[in-house]
Amino acid sequence: MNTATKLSGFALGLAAVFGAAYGVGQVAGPDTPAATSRHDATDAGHTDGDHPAGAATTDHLPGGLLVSDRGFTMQPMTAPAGEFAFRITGPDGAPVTRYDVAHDKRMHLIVARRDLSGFRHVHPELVADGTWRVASPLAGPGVWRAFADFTPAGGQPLTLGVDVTVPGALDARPLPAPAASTTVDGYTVTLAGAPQPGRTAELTLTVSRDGKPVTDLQPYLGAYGHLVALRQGDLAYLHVHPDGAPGDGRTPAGPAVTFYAEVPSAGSYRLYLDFRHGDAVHTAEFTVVAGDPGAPATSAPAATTAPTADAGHGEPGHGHN
Ligand SMILES: [Cu+2]
Repeated sequence: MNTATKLSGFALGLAAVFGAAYGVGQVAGPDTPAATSRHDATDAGHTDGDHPAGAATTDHLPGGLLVSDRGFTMQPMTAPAGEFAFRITGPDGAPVTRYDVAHDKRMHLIVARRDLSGFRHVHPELVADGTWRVASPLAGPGVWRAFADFTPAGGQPLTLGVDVTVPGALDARPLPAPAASTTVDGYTVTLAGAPQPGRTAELTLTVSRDGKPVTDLQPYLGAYGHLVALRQGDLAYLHVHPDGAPGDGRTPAGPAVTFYAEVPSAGSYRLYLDFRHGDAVHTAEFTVVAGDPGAPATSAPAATTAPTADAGHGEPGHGHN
């Protein structure tokens, strides 16, 4: 590991307007008793244990687009080489030191380079002064998006995001083409289903190895799989949990893990499935296309200029220069 990680203060100018509900990934399966019991693993004053549909608290933005939201701000900190550090300040301006546990952890740090490569999901340690520290997950030069996915004690889940630049020659990679199957660490993972803008879609990921279904997936963070979706273009962040939980009497340990996900718009997304098997966590990645990204949002006739807020900046393949 080289480099002092330099922090850049982009992450502003992201005030794009999105119409879709945040609630994505709050998994509304037919019934979600298991999800509820997972969430109340913490006793720290949740006052809203059930998730009433449509009660998304604040806004209609997908997660991770804002560096500061609802009074909470993500602040990267100077860190020794090879380490990544940040803190969350609260509405009073002071570093937050009390968090609720969600999915077995008080803090989930997800990073991906802005070209959607290099995804990592790690769990930092909280120092008494409110600094979170972890061995740097930023693997190589480029502009990275770092997402802090957490629940302040007694509050609502929140995902903040900040850009972090690692200096060096950038080797930008194109987004891999959509595919229904991928391999990682000797496993083959197939995806059935396609996300739909603005409505819930069932996505089923099936894990096999050497041609045989894997039926002994190990629980990881309270589930047989965790699915993060990042939208190409702005890295809007969706964290989706599966339908059913280990030990609920109805959820098999593979080979299939089912998710209910809703993406906020048409477009390309990169999906990252974390699953645990053989005492190791593996990440399978997929590119998916939701809806028809070339279609106008309404039934207006197709035109050469897209009648949307991001018209003029949405050229696919517009790379770094
Ligand atoms: Cu995590």
